[in-house]
Amino acid sequence: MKHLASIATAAALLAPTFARAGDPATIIETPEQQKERMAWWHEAKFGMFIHWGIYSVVGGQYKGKELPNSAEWMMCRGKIPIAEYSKYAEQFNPTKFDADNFVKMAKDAGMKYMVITAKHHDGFAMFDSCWGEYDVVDATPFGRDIMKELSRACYEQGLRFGFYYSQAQDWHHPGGFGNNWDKSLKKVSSDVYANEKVIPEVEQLLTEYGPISILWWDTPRNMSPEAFAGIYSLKSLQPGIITNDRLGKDIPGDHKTFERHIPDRGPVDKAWEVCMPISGSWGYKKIDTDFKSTTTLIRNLADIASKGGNYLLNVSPTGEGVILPQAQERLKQIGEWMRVNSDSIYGTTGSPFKKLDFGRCTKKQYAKGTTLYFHVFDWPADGKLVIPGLKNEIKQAYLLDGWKPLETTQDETGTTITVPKDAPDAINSVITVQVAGKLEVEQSGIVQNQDGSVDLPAADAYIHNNEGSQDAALQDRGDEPDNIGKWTDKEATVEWDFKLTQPGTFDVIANIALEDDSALTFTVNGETVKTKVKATGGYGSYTEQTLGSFSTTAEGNYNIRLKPDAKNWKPVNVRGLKLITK
Ligand code: H79
Repeated sequence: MKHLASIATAAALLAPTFARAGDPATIIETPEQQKERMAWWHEAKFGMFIHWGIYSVVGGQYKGKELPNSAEWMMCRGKIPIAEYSKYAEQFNPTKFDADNFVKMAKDAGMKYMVITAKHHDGFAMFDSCWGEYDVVDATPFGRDIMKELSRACYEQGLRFGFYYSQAQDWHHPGGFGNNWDKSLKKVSSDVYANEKVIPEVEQLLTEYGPISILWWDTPRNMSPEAFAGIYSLKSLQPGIITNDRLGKDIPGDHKTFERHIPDRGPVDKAWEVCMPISGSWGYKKIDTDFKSTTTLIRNLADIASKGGNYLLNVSPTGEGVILPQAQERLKQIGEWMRVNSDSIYGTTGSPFKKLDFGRCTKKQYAKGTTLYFHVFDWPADGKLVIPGLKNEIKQAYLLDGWKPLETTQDETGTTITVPKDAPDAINSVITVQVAGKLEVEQSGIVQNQDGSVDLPAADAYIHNNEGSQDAALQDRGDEPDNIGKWTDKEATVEWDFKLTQPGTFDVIANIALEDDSALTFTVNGETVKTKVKATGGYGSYTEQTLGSFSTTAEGNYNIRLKPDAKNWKPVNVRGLKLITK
């Protein structure tokens, strides 16, 4: 359905009245206010992502052939002309779709919010778009507004609802990014695209679809400051809406987005979410049987919560409107686990322990104490669960399943909880421990050698790779030492925590291999040192190079972070750092 009025309002009124994204004028709330706005999201921890579009009709197959990669990318991967691809709409008739049922499935799994593709890169609107007729209501035999049905069902069942909207790529609009295969497309600027499609469509989504809690942008591209400002400003139409960090490079959004991959550690001082398909593909793909096990999914949820993040788990409805039985079964099993253990997920914050051999920890802090939830993946065969480094006195400990009290002993070597012989849950048994007073956990971690030096090997590094890409990842080299490699991303950083008992001045020595001269920085104690590294003759030729030095005067916990010096950065492989006293 085309509404001309809407186009005029959005383009003419909204765009010019807002400051450019990133301008101080756009910072309209304090960090505390932002925290308050996001309180429900932090509490929620777990949401359902849905990728659904006209690609779902063919399940990744084109002209009898399998296209590689995720099914929603098929138009691009198959270089399918618009005229041909748009015909899938004529076959899109998901008569088995039942919005109430989708929402119930999410709710029964313990999910608290739903985010669905209103428009993916293919440009097809899964709602009655005001931009034209390329949408589910006008172009398909189904003729129903799927977004409206889901929004209403979420509202009725008390689930938060949000839209995924691909704001930059559009393989159907002449001003969208991405389509370089269909020569019939007479290209126009992305400003035209933003003004005539993105802004009106998103305005419509934020005004005609009830309360919208999330706008989930994807694949940022360079658009004009005016286009960014116009799109960014739309969020004022839904007070309290939460947006991710994928609108544009300099527009931070409310939370960072990791795709398909769980970071070693969450970003500091920034909300974050991991999105991941339950199988291999985001959109429904016939041959995709790569479903993650229920064990993996439940442990992922605990892992992410233990690092302070949210989990947005994707399912892929078919062209008939059905969520596959494999996905349904897993959601049901997660729900069964959540019915017993959700106290250990909802409203929790990250673990105070860096690493626990047996599993993960989440916590809730109160004025006079803390509740710790130990997620035990590997149940102790000897009936003794050892908690390293916990200094607080334990008030009580019990199995979350059935509240069975457990005995604990505490001495200098640590805290031990006596547990039943058999794990109550083969995947993740939760033990709740209440402690009083300010939480005190002594970290075992990297400590100084006798001679005062400190070894920081690749395997002990925390790697922060942008959006969970495989850039800057730990490479397992078998008999050779592991290294951090494929570090092509200038935004990726690598850090180590260590403890100094003998402070002093240290040289920072990198064990490093690189093809071209490169430049990076290291930061210790808030002080950053810029440094250059020399080509070593190849990515397999390691040498030791001194990056610089730093001084400390106090004993205690420290952290060193390596970061590309963006201007002169060339990829490096790093086996680790060594700190040597001067
Ligand atoms: O909607 C899902 C993806 O389709 C979308 N983000 C999630 C939430 C996404 N778009 N782009 N990307 C993710 C990253 C780009 C991946 C690519 Fe490829 C690698 C593009 C081309 C090579 C994977 C392989 C997708 C197509 C081929």
